[in-house]
Amino acid sequence: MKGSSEGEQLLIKWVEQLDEEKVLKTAGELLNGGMEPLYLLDLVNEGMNRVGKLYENKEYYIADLIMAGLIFRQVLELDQMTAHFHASHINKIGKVVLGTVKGDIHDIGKDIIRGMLEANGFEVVDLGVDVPKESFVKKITEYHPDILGLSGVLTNTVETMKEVVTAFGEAGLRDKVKIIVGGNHLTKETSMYIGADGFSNDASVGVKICKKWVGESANG
Ligand code: B12
Repeated sequence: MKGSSEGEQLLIKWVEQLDEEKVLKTAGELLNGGMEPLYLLDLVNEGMNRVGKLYENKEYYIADLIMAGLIFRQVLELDQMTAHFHASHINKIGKVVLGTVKGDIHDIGKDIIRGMLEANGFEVVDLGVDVPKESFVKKITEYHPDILGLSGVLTNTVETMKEVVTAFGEAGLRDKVKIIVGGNHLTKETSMYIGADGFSNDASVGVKICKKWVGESANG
């Protein structure tokens, strides 16, 4: 079970308490002890969820969310993590245009999936955050990707993502590209409502779906 060992529990706790130094020390120790980077990310994510709850309960403020984001970024920069996320492939297996939808500036999850897609051989065109539907449409006609990835963590991004998919239909482009949506709040039902071809709230599952779409073995 995730978070069952003492070290794992401590990591979640240090993230929750926004103790940057202890998070980095504990994360380094766990990775050096052989923990899988993706497993470690799940633990940090659990800490982030707790930070989110404390914010909802008004025990934490926006400055604390910012701090949580900065800590997460530093974990991603640890040597053992960058080795996992920055593998380079000479032969690209597909192209993905990716962005966080309009109204949302959260980009940690987007950057994680970008790193993992690149490490798995995809070329990724990252449009950044707060991307309007018109930009997605424009970039698809410019880059002709196999896949469009929409990221968003705010619950109202369900509507914004749906608007992007609708814009693709209106531009006559809906059958030109597979669309995958990602974010903590998404479910199969919301993904169907959005009109996406797939969804994931776990970057590694998202990568598997994308690989399947371009005809690559999800394990290879
Ligand atoms: C850090 C943080 C911030 C930072 C973001 C820093 C950054 N550079 O991203 C800052 C301080 C900027 C911020 C701002 C705000 N935030 Co904030 N934030 C968070 C927090 C604590 C963590 C988010 C995060 O990075 N999670 C970790 C990543 C890795 O998870 P993830 O994004 O879900 O990504 C994973 C998967 O979903 C998937 N994935 C992600 N994208 C994609 C894309 C594809 C294609 C695929 C396949 C997969 C995929 O892969 C990732 C790894 O597995 C969350 C709480 C939480 N538990 O999520 C609140 C939270 C998301 N924020 C929240 C709020 C309310 C806000 C603000 C409105 C606060 C305010 N009053 O201003 C603003 C919004 C600004 C805006 N317009 O976007 C709420 C949202 C509530 C809601 N119902 O919509 C949350 C849930 C906190 C809470 N519980 O209240 N926030």
